[in-house]
Amino acid sequence: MKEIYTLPSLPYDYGALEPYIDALTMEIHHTKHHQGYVDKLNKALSEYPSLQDKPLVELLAGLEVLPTPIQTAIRNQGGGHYNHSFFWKIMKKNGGGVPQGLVGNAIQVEFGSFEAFKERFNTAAQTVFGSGWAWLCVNGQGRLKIVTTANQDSPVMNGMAPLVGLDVWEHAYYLQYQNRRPTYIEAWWHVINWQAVEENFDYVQGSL
Ligand code: MN3
Repeated sequence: MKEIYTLPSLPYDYGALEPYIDALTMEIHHTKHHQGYVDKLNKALSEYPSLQDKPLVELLAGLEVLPTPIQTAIRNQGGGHYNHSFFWKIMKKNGGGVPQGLVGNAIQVEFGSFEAFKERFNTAAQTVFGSGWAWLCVNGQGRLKIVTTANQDSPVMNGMAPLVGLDVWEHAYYLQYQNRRPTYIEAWWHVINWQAVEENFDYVQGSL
């Protein structure tokens, strides 16, 4: 089968995010879960050569115009590949802290303070029922919004550009935190890569 999409390498090693996210979770998440989305996405696209060269974000933003037999696969597997590729990049070793620069300023303007933003984001992430994601996005009007998505749905399916995304599927934390999702969320703030978030924001601003 043609490798249309491939698993991206992580920009750090599996143990880099310890003690906040353990190496085994990172390795399984990357080599099993993310690889699975890539493989199934490639399989879904294998009989649709005309879709193979389209940017993934374009497929996700226009699910309703895709051939019916592969809509669900592109949504779930394509969404999974897109979301995880995004997720790895907004984390780093020795991350955390308070966002500076334009994105830090935009967060203050929209939410009042970084602490108020964090509290609202945490509540959103904690209350995702079942599997899904919490996001900080820029919406079509250029405003910052906290949203959640179910399963592997992505904000790009709704015309929003993600700046921050947090995977709250159990596979993202269960080995280390079991059922304690709030503890995982609190730990995760120590590995967020605000520089990458700032780059996402710059990119979105440039394309508005
Ligand atoms: Mn995941």
